[in-house]
Amino acid sequence: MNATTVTAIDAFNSMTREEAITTLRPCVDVDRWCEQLADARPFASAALLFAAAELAASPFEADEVEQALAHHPRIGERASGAHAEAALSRAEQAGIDQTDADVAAALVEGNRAYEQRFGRVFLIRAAGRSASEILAALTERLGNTDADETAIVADQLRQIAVLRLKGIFAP
Ligand code: 2AL
Repeated sequence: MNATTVTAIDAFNSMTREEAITTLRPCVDVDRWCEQLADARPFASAALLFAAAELAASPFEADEVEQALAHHPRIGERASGAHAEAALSRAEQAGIDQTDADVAAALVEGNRAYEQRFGRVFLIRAAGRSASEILAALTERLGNTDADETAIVADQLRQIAVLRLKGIFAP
């Protein structure tokens, strides 16, 4: 563990409850998750915070997923604004910015088909994935049942939340 990590966790441990919740919320806008982690302080290490974050996100409930999804722009749509969430989303979708026109057009069409089929935004952990990989996942997931997709979306949301948390506390 390096000095930066210790400092970030120490600062998090010393925050008021409201400050801690405000720090966590850009990771995922789920009250229960933010409050549970804020109330579980102090954490002796970043690793213990990450473990608690995984546990509290396993799984996110359907209403929690619905609330959190409202904050995620479609794949291929750059989040606007200077707030923390938008900057995180832009960084996660960096691999899509350079994609060729055919893949970009297929993503737009895939998003549309997904929303029509499942009634919500297609969500995937975009960090570390190319546009072609995301398109392949989108195409495959269009064939899923509603129940399968509900579980997959909750799991993708968990992955995004924990990655964002790691970005804050273990940069
Ligand atoms: C996103 C996003 O903004 N970041 C990420 O990992 N996935 N959006 C999405 N619709 O999947």
